[in-house]
Amino acid sequence: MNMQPFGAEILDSENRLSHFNTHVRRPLSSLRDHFADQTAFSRMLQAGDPIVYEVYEVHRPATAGELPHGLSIVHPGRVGDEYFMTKGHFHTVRGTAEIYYCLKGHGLLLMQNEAGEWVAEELRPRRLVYVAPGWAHRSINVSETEDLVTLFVYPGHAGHDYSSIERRGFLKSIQRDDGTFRVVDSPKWCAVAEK
Ligand code: PAN
Ligand code: ZN
Repeated sequence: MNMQPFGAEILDSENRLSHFNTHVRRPLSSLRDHFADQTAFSRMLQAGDPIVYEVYEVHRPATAGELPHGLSIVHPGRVGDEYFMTKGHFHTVRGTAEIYYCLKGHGLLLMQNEAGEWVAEELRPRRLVYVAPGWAHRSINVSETEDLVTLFVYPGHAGHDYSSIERRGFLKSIQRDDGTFRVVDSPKWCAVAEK
């Protein structure tokens, strides 16, 4: 691991970093239980398995002093009326925050905490969102045509807890309605901890 200072370019035309350790591509099939409309999901999967989002990440040691960072790119698209989105997660260490900075596109950062509160902050170029400690977060692309590109930075010891969201889902879902996006109650939300 490089322990020297370093710089990197954000390559605008390709939506990627000049240097990174991993490039993860998440196809629709990896988001099976996240979208509300199962019929639309199966239909879309049969027609192919589109990439919903990609992450370029610069890995750093899992210590409190380090700052892993990277680019997240959510492609435009919908499953039924629900916009393409990331899986979403809590940080395993709940007391760790994160910064998202929007470079391109139009989206929302949907957040919720374990007390059942939720917040949706808009992502537009030059807008940043502070994910406070204890808030799960998912990014959603509400554009019909453009990628949603964000830069993220989080503490090295945060860890990723996907299972809480896989079990319970998010309280809200972002759906296209009458040509615009709406935040609606999610049919996937499970009010009790175990299904
Ligand atoms: C981001 C996310 C990234 C992909 O790096 O990991 O946007 O989303 P999922 O991890 O929910 O698939 C982050 O929040 N890191 O902590
Ligand atoms: Zn995170």
